[in-house]
Amino acid sequence: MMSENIENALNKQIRIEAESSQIYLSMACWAESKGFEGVAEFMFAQADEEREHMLRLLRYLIERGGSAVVSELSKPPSDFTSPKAMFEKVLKHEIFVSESINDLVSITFDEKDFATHNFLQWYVAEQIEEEATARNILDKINLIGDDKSGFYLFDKDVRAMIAQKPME
Ligand code: OFO
Repeated sequence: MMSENIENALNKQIRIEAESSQIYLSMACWAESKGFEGVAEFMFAQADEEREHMLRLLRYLIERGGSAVVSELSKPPSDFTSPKAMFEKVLKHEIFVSESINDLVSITFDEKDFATHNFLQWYVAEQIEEEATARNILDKINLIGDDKSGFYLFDKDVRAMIAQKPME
């Protein structure tokens, strides 16, 4: 049985992952509306991944005899100004998620819940990937600068990154 403290912290993270999914879904819609089809596909795939992250936590919580809570979600922003501004938001968001995972890991350590501590290591590794991907894309955007035609290749490049993501 897990402590109430851990149960609450896991439920908080479940909500964060679900909200991440909503944010990326909204980014996909924005990218689609601006003609960035590759970026849109990338964001749709990200939204699916975040839902998987949410489900993985939820199933773990149930498996350990905790009660999972499906909560309401905040409405994500819908206007992202430019690809650069959007991916800056992605990086900022993923850093926030990493911090939240770190806090969660630290609670499991304090409570000596080593099973949950072990379970969360997958998320620790995943966050390194997520932040690296966002930084990588921002580097590409900064290389393009104001070159409009560069964005055509950039869009194709980002679409190609979906396939390159390591399988889980
Ligand atoms: Fe769930 O990794 Fe992004 O937020």
